[in-house]
Amino acid sequence: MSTDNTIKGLVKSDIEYDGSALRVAIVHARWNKSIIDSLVAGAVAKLKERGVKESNIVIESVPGSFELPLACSRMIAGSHIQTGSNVTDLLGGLNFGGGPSRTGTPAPAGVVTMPNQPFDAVIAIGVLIKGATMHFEYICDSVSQALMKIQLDTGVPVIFGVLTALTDDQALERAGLGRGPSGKGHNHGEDWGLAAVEMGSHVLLMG
Ligand code: DLZ
Repeated sequence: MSTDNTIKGLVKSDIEYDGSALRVAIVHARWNKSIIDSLVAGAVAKLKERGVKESNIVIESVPGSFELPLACSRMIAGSHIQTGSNVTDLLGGLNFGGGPSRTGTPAPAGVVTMPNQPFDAVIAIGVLIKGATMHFEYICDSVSQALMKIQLDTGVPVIFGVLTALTDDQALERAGLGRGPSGKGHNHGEDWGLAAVEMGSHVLLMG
């Protein structure tokens, strides 16, 4: 165990997981995009720090957090890699892991379908901020339950990168963009990147 004297929050693992053999998908919502961008950047930074190759990081987007479960499910069911520059939004959120064989339409330029290279982990990133109606509660509840179900049903770790914030400031602080007196805050996207490598490594080792 670590000797960190932490009460709240994530205690660092003693093991430095090696992500060099892993393939990881990030699916993010586009609602509250400036916060999302910071979270995605944090996750990507930690994936790379742990050795995940840029060519093995695939990023997709969907409109809102409610769309995350279906997209994650489709990403796990299919697979594709990009042959050009990496770590970009490949398909504009329109064709999750599909390709000519599944959709009947050609894959966009620069995308090669690789049906035999499954993802070792998927990170679902969204930012839900409470409004005046019950919308927030329904989406938080259904999305978290659906993401859990996907990982249990498929055996592929789905990292819960969905901020469920009561205020704008809560969300900003958790993306390292805080504007209050307590500073910018910690970017939780970094934790999600590390969690993906740790969980992906376990699943890889356990077979
Ligand atoms: C409609 C909506 C609202 C009000 N708020 C958010 C939000 O804070 N964060 C988010 O990711 N998505 C939001 N959405 C969009 C829904 O997630 C979804 O995209 C739409 O209801 C269409 O299914």
